[in-house]
Amino acid sequence: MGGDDRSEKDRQLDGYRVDERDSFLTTDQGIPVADTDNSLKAGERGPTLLEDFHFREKITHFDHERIPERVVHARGAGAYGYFEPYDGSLAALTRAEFLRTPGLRTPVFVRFSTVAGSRGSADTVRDVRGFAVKFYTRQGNFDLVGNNMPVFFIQDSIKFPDFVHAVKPEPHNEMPQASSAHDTLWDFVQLQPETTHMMMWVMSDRAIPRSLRMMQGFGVHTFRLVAEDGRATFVKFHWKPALGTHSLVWDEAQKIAGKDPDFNRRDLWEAIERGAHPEWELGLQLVPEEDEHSFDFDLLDSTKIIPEEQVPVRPVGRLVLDRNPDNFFAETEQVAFHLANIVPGIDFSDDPLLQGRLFSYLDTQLIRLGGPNFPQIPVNRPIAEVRNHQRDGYHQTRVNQGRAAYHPNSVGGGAPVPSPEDGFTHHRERIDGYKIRMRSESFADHYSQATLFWNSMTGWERDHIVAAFRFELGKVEVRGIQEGVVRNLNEVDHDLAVRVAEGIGVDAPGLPATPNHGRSSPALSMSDEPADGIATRKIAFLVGDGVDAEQVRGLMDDLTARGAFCEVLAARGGAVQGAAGDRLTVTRPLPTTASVMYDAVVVAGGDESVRALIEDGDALHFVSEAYKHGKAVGALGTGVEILEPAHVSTAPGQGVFTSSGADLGAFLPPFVAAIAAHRFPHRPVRPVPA
Ligand code: HDD
Repeated sequence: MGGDDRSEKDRQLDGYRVDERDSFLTTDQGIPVADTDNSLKAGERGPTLLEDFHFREKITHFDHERIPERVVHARGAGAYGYFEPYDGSLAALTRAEFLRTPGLRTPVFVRFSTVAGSRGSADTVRDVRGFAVKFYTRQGNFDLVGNNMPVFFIQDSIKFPDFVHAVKPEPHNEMPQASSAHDTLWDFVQLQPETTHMMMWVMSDRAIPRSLRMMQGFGVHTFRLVAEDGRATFVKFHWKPALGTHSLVWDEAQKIAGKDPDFNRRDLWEAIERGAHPEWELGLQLVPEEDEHSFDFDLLDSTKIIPEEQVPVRPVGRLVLDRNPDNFFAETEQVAFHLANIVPGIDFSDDPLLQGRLFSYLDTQLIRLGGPNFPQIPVNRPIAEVRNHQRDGYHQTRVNQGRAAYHPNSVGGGAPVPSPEDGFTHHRERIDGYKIRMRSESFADHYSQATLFWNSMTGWERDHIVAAFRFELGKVEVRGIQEGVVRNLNEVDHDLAVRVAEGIGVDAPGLPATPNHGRSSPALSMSDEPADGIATRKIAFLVGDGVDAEQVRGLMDDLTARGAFCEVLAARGGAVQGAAGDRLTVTRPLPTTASVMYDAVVVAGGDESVRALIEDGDALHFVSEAYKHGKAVGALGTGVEILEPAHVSTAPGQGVFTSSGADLGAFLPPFVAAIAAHRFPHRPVRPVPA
């Protein structure tokens, strides 16, 4: 990238970028290296000599390349971009310049992550996704360290090590990797009913996003906005993806974990490289301080949402990711998020989960990044000036001048001096109470909102939740744990508990003490996500020699013009011979990919091509599997012949389209609408052997 339109952060990074093109090899001391392929030996076949400083430096550096992975959220992918507020309407509520200045583009770095798996684990596991945003504001860094789900497993930070130890691989044999489907997690869940609401989210399709670009984000906790006059308003932060919220299906997610463990990471990288910059809208739920106690839950309890029907989400700005990092380790691995990175105009609440995080994130960076100077690592550096009396420590890169490293001082002219006007001031809050180790009674209801979530799901969303509970609990070995979870689920909804019990073979529970309250919150369902576009959806074209290449090209042009990413797949790489003697370039050989990598499939027409596809088990399986996973299927001309052997039904309204003639006028609009709708969850796919 070049030119003046680059962000201040991007330009700051120029000072650290190293371009090694057209250069000579040197040691870390800048000494030119003559040979890096042979160590220095006593004789051609003799032992290596200690004096080989180049060998020693190269190996020593290599030996020290690894740093501890994050204790949670170890696997992640990041990108740079910017945030801009829509207008100045928040000026009355917050001093935060980046939220209140119309047209101001604040550079950001965002890191998405899974929680439980190691750094090398698969992307598409059932898990929460981290959604951490570092805003490099002119008033210093603000980190919004959220997830793609609006609630959390526990209410008090002191339970975090317990929860994480339960969900991580079991300590005796370090299994299973990146999976919650094992005894210790569900043991914790059954004994700690405050996890119930979050487990409903984790068992829903939210836990297997189609793309990091197609998931929501939430700040989870209640924070505060603080106005010029010190008046505070409670706030919850929401990120809404411009492409809609879409998920994989479970069978697909498991297969992708093997076929392409980097699926979500690759998807983010490729979209940005292709200029399809992912975008989210920032929305705020705002609650005046005086309304703090007007809900039937506690605003300080992170296992609760504020239903959108009660407090609407007010759109205030947009986040765009437009640049991939230059170096994964330097940037995505070394980025250090910390909830306490906060700017004037925003403040914390007394949420006990939030309060504990304020300690944990700084603490973890000290061990992970090796000392107190990690804010000097390029990705972590604020664009705001840093001037203080902090000195020394491992990896110090600043060369502070002068004699005064203390305040107050006279030898340095007193500087740097605090600025009472512009500086951060903590919200003035009256605290009255006993020093006490207990949970507030207002945190005691663990089921109502889990029920609200269940009630808000459509039929197929419920089916997926039941299937997920059955899968996870089906892998649990201790019967008492399974029974305990079913007992808790019975307090959420009796029907849910009975269905889960049936699937795992434990006794169905009797009626619960408190029946389902019957309330719902439509905003919680993913069933009516925007379906007005197919931008960045991946569409596979299956072809062979003898294909009607002209028709394929025409359709691809049309879909590409709508922003879709089209790929041509054939049994071999290179090109296929079209029916009219022309050649059609193959994007990649079919055996190197699978239907699970795509959002829709088109079987191209052409007698010879279709015959070959029908005889190719990979191609047949591709079509069956795409159908089984609810994806749009199109068959052009003779391509229709593959549908029957592939077990694809052409029943109307189920996202399968055929075209007989050369004119695709009637085929295209419904096919595009079907891709936009993303899934057809009501297909009769149980007997489909894919
Ligand atoms: Fe956390 C990382 C999100 C509760 C302790 N957390 C981490 C990351 C995200 C979250 C997105 C990855 C940041 C990155 O990409 O580098 N965590 C959350 C959310 C929570 C939450 C949304 C609840 C609302 N976390 C939480 C608690 C504690 C921690 C209660 C401890 C008391 N989290 C950590 C950590 C991590 C972390 C150990 C690991 C690596 C890191 O911080 O930098 O400190």
